Amino acid sequence: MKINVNELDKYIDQEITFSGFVDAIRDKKWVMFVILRDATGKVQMTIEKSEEANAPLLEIMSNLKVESTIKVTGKVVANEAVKLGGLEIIPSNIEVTSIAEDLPFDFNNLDGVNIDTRMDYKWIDMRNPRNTLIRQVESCMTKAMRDYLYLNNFTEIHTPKLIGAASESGSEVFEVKYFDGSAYLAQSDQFYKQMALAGGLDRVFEVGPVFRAENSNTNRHATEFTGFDLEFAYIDSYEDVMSLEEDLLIAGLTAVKEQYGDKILEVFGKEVIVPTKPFPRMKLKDLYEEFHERYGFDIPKEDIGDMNAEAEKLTYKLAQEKFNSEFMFITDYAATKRPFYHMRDEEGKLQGYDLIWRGTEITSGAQREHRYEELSKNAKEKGLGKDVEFYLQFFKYGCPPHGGFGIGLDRLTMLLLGLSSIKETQFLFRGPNRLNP
Ligand code: AMO
Repeated sequence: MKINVNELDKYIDQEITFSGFVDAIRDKKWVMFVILRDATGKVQMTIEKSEEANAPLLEIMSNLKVESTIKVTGKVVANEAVKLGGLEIIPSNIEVTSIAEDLPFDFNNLDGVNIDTRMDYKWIDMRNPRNTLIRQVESCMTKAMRDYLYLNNFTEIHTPKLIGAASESGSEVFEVKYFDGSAYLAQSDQFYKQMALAGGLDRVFEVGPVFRAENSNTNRHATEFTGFDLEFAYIDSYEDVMSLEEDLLIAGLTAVKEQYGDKILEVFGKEVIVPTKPFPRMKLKDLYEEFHERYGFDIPKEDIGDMNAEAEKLTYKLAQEKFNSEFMFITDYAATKRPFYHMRDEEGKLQGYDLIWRGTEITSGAQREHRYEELSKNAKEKGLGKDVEFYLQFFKYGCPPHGGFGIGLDRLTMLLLGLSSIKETQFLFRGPNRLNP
């Protein structure tokens, strides 16, 4: 394996090979400094001009553009005068492994570079350390949440993304040609994660793609995003589901704070705040009342029983003012506004929730309706017929009470780092007008 910049101090006074991007070339009178870069940092390579043996190396480097990649054989030397990590590489051989042309923009200064240009050349945009950090933080958060679930006996599953019928609501589904007929791209792993419980696995989760044919150009909608979804059996109520989500997010944010907290503050100006249990909870009706009294805001008629973007923003304000929290669970949505698979109690009260963080919904969750008769009735009420028949079968042959939730991972990362848009957050954004690269 290649030696990384952050491991070079283990090789002081040794001959090694090092590979990386040419980040900068500083050609001075007596010496050429070449800054090399890999995913872990930067290191200086120093070529003395007075040394005859260096002539071919200088020749190579003089003709090379920055962002080319090279493989250097040389000695790692400790040198306090070198600001970059106190060491340098003194090369004896340089091999050019790839030649770069002039870049379409300076990735070190993205101010004023159009977001579409940045997305067109995402692999160059990513070379900005800020953008590599986005990926690293997301990876750290995902790993910590995965670890938490493995520790708690969850099994990671992989469900199909090509499906025969819509999994959430019909209007937002992508239809794709499938031989002589049609298939659909999964809008959620909802039905299949529940099927796994009917299959006897008590606790499952999946981190995978979710497709939504939503023609909306907001800062938080993508047509393809990554869902972090889980489902677990033998719960008593959706309180158990919220409690698990609290633990999961605390585990994820603790790891991110430990590993990247300082860096995030330095680069993004955002403090990673690890919340404490329990997160505040409010019923939708009480929330509306507080909005009216505190902010003079009334939810528009068409959104009654639900939230909208403005209400989510105000929820953050309220969560901070009233509970000194960045998070808030909202419960008691109108059953008419929620999916048919959410359980309702005897009075018809919905046993589900949304979680709002920093002004944006990051999760929907619920206790699920696992009783075949009730579930069939709920589906019928929503006008769902043939499409969900296969799903209803999962509940006919014994299925434990259960619940779960789905987190939008891209939104989580966006909010964690205080990014202004999901376009900037996603590794490769997918939206109504963007399918490339
Ligand atoms: P829901 O539809 O609320 O619930 O989606 C779960 C979470 O996914 C994120 N999300 C999105 N992120 C980016 N772009 C979008 N277009 C988009 N749409 C949703 C949000 C949201 O909270 N099956 C249920 C989950 C469950 O109950 O387990 C579901 O899909 O963060």
